[in-house]
Amino acid sequence: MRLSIAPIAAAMTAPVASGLTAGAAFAQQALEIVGQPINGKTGFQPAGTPGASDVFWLDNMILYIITGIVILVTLLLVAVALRYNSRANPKPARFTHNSPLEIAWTVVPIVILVFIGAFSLPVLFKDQEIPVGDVTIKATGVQWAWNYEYVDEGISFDSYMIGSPSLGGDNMLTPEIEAELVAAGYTKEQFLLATDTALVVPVGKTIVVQVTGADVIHSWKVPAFGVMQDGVPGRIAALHFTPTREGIYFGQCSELCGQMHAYMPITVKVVSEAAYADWLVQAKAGDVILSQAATDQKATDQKVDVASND
Ligand SMILES: [Cu+2]
Repeated sequence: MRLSIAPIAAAMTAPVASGLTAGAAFAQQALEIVGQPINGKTGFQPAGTPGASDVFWLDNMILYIITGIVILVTLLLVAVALRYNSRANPKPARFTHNSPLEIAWTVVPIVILVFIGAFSLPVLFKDQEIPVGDVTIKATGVQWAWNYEYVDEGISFDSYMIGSPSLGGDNMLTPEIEAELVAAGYTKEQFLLATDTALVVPVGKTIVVQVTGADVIHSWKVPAFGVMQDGVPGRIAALHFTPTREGIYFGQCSELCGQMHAYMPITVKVVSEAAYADWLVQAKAGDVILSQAATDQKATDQKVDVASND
């Protein structure tokens, strides 16, 4: 049986949180962590948007096709090696062409490619046509953090990895950093993923993220949303997603941007519309940290469901 680390993490957190932070994390409403690696699991994270579902479905469909091709080519190679070697054919045939066969091995791949294109192009267009967003956020990659600007709300803040030098850490997991993670509603399993502030977005709404870079090329990527976009200095590119379930989703900078590239992760908190409205008011007043933790029993149970659902 595959085991999720989530229940263990939650069980470990419970006494730590109540001991170290006097239960602060538990006074908060819980959010399920959706986008983090789970022990023993392979494959994609659970899709958090229709776009991600499309991409994952497409990947799976193409996997069937390439598996068939690999098996066919392997069998052909084996058959040729056995039937047409020099021992079995001391006197080799001298012909060099076979028109029907050559037409077949040209046309069949074309048909396969057209078949794949019929499914992949609609997904690609849906991804690349940027709609008018309900929420528009400008994400700027900077060595070594992300800056988020809610362009219609006048909110702007940086998002640093918990444990990064900018926050007084050393990019290492120490007992102090673990305590910081717990105080922020995370566990040590989320080290290298959790950030001090998070991108907060409402569930069910179309989110447009304009991505750029302040110094070098970065890339804003959240796997569970099926989105990734390079942030190029001097240019603005956009991506969009419509989260369908509340939760905490993690991503990482995905363009090698320098020595601390590995330490500028992305945390997105998808919350209810009411919680988002509350957060907007709070953020406009200067407090951008959404105090929603990820540690209660309900969230843990859901995480087990997610882990067995791929
Ligand atoms: Cu990077």
